[in-house]
Amino acid sequence: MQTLDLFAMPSDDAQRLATLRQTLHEHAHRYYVLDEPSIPDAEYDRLFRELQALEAAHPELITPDSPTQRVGGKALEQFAQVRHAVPMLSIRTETDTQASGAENFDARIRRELSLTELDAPVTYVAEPKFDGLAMNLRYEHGVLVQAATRGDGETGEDVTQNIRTIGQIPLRLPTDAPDVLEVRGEVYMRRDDFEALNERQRQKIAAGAKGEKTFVNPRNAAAGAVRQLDPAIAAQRPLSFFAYGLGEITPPEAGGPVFATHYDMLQTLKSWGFPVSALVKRAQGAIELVAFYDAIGQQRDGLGFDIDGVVYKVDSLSLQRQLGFVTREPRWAVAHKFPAQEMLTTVLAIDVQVGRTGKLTPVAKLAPVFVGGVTVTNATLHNEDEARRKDVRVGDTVIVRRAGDVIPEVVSVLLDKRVGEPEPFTMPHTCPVCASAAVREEGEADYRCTGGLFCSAQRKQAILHFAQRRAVEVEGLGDKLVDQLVERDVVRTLPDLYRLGWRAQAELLAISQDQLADELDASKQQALALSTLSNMDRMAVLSAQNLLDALQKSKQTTLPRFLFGLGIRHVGEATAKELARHFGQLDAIMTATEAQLLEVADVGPIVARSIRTFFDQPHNVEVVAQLRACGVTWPEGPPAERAPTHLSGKTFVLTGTLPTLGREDAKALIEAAGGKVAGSVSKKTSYVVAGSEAGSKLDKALELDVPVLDEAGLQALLQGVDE
Ligand code: 5U1
Repeated sequence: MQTLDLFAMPSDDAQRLATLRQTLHEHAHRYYVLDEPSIPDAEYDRLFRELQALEAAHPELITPDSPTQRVGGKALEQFAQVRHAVPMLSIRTETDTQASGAENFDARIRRELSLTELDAPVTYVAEPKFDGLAMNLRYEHGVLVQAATRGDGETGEDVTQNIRTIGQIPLRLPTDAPDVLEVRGEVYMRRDDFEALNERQRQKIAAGAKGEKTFVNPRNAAAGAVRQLDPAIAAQRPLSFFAYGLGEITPPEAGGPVFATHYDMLQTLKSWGFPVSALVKRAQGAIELVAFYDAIGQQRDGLGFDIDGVVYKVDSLSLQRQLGFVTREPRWAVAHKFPAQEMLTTVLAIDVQVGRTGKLTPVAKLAPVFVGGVTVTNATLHNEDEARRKDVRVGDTVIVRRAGDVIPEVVSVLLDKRVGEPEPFTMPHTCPVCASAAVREEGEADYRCTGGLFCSAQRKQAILHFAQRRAVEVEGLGDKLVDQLVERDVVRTLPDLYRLGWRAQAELLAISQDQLADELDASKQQALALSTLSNMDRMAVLSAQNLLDALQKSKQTTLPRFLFGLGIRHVGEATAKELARHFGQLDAIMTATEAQLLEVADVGPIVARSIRTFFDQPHNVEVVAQLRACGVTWPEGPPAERAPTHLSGKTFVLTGTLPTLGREDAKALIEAAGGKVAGSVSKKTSYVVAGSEAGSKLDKALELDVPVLDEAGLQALLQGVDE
């Protein structure tokens, strides 16, 4: 330790220096770990600069745990080897992604502990399995002295300089921490940090920087940053950390702490300033392990970071000791994996698909691969620039990613596996379906087919969009049937859905469809539609009748659903709702000027222009008129009063089953009052509305001190009682 000659400097400087360090440590902890800054960034910067100035005046007082010392040191030739005081174990992996993965672990533990059915459930701790790099942080006398990678478990690499740059990792511990403390956990990169890093990398590459590259995923980016020999570069790669275990620690007989359970140990690490995931929880027996696996699996895509499974650990440390190890793996823990979200496969072809608005999307046709829980055969390449950037070619081995409901995408090509020199992909300048010109407007990323409804691909997509559940909902009208209806020219425009078989019949009788309408009464129209549908491949009479019933039912709709179903560019469900609320009647929307449209909440110039352009096309006005003539109808009224918006700016999360309100009803009521409904709980959540069997969202709310309401509480809030 450095000895200070405090008489050599003014004592108020020394005092100020100590106060500044302590204050900055506290604020860094609030900012990086608790995510609850209590001073503005500018004030933090001011204090930091003051400390830097004082240290510059008194360099003899700079200590390694000073907040100014996170980035420093020279670039290394190579990392020094570190022998771990306590080996860093690996963890047994359970790849069975069903509930049985957790049940088997519990059964094994109970067997090893000779527990019978009469014994109580075993208490476990369940944690996310972070997708990063294992790290050992060594503190001596409260100061971070070394950070080492796992390596082979016995010997790792000394990456202290790089790890010091991670704001979440304390450089100094409170005084109640033991003399020797090794904290183990995972260094990882948050997804938003990863995206921002890759964006910066892309800009550097575009500016001609040599030797720069983008990263394939957050894990690779984190690994690259940790193994970066120049700490100044590592400091530009934003890393995070979660603690989940211990290495060497001062034993109780030498004054070290005594922990009875893993959970208590984690709470203590938290109190010493280490980030411990808020998702960690105790679980009783296999049932709660399975519930945890399912709950975390559902939240997986909404977390700010990648996880590849969950970890179950026996909570009692004495039981852990009793269970011991098998080779390098503890018997008391298991990693229960989620289905992999990234896999390797090969590109069989690159097709170009045409969307509802004519957008051309390059799509890689893949050798089937099981990823993200489903078999994937197509992956989007998004647009020309992305396809070029990734340089995907036929025959390439690629990493495919499918996370949640997101469309599978090609992440990158393994260039060292490329065979020969396949042709680079080029975007066609004509539509692959209708051969109309495809154009890329200035400032746009996409090529669009100019064929409009002349293009059968656009027609098919427009019909599927109109018929989807969120629009007018025609149950049973799937893409295979729409393909046939369009290919056989039964359906050209949306109203044709309600006039099945009319075109062919009118042509046969050499009369117009309007004349045909006069000749066919309702039952004859039904018979014609039924026979037309029954002629389609794989269409039995019963399914044909069901589809006709569904078409009939779809005629009674609502204005927002109808508007959304028309497929006006930039008009999503929310905008359609706002338009319907604001104008009350379709004709008012169809004739509104751009300026009037701009008065609608959520409608900006691009959306207003798009709506106006749509209704300026006579064929679109005609489609609306014909749909109405076919009997498609919705309640209309005067413009609604603006919905009460006393909940605007408030975000709600719903969990569990409410006694009387369905989830959609509750959502609609909240939205009608101006609130928003989100899928996961964060510090920004205003309220969690919990019903019976509320899951981990309720736990998270309690942990983050987010107010929790039951149904009655929600109703009171909606009526403005508690605001
Ligand atoms: N959350 C968590 N991840 N993880 C990884 N805990 C945890 N524990 C590990 C590993 C390798 O190992 C201990 C069980 C030894």
